Amino acid sequence: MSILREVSENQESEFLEEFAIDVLTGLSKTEKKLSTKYFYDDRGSDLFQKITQHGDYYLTRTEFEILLQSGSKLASLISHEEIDIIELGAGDGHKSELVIDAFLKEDRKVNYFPIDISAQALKQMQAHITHKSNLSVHGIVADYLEGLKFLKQKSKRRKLVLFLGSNIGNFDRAQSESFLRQLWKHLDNDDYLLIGFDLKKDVEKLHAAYNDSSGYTRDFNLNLLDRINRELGGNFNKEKFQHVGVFNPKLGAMESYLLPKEKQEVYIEELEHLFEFEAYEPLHLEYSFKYSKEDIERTCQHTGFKLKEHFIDKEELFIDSLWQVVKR
Ligand code: AVI
Repeated sequence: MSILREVSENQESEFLEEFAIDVLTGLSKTEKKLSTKYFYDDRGSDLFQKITQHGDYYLTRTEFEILLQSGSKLASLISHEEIDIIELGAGDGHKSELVIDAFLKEDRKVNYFPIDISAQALKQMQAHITHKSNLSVHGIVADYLEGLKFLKQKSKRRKLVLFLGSNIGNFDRAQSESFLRQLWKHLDNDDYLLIGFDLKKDVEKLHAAYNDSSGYTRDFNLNLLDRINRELGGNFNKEKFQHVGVFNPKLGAMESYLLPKEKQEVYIEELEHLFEFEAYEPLHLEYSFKYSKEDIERTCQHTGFKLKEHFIDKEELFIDSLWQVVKR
């Protein structure tokens, strides 16, 4: 795999500055919050891998099943001889490989471009993508939209963007529409998007998935405090925080919080600021929005796409939905 763009040292220091500002802004709010964007350092990515392999977290294995079942149908709906498959987020490459293989099986040529802000994540993914004829792989170190913009200038081939794994669920409804609109803007008429949505379902099943019995989700959330300690010189004591994953029926989303078990103060050197936490004052970390078929179809229409096909598992837990860009 070649790497088309590398993050410069300059970008790394910009990232740290943005991290510092986001933490300062989030912890200064009346309702304290931190952004999920910072979950995925090396340990966070490792813990997320563990979550995705855990029996309680049904999302990943269900989507894998869907892609295994639907790959050939997907390839038959997109009939181009040569296609660019662009993945937003490198993941471990297993799910994307199912999609790629479906095209290769029909003797199509595939140019695969995983885009990820982390060069490390791309390198790890590279280890899982086996060398195949008719397949070229070029990792792009960039944020999603920046990477797409770069590719739009570089290649005029038909594109299929993969945004799998219910990543869209980590945006709230307004953010997700704005993100999809921007994505639409960076694609050409008739390009495709295959997007994974977790469906609304029994709350107990959701609760188990976001409070797994091995405590990986708890550690995944608490890891953000470690990251602040390490990268911004904070003195959070993880032992003094409790992880809570709850379903908010009004929003239709799982939400995760850290609750301070007692009143405490936390100093963050880089921010030169002391933050006060009341006992059990919620610190909001993550939304994982769940969708109905109607929510998905409405979102598709509002953001300039037309629905081509829903690929769904037999228990109706998850949908990979194929959309096509409409521009006039
Ligand atoms: C990455 N994202 C789709 C996961 C989710 O289900 O919202 C992140 C996650 N958070 C806790 N468990 C998994």
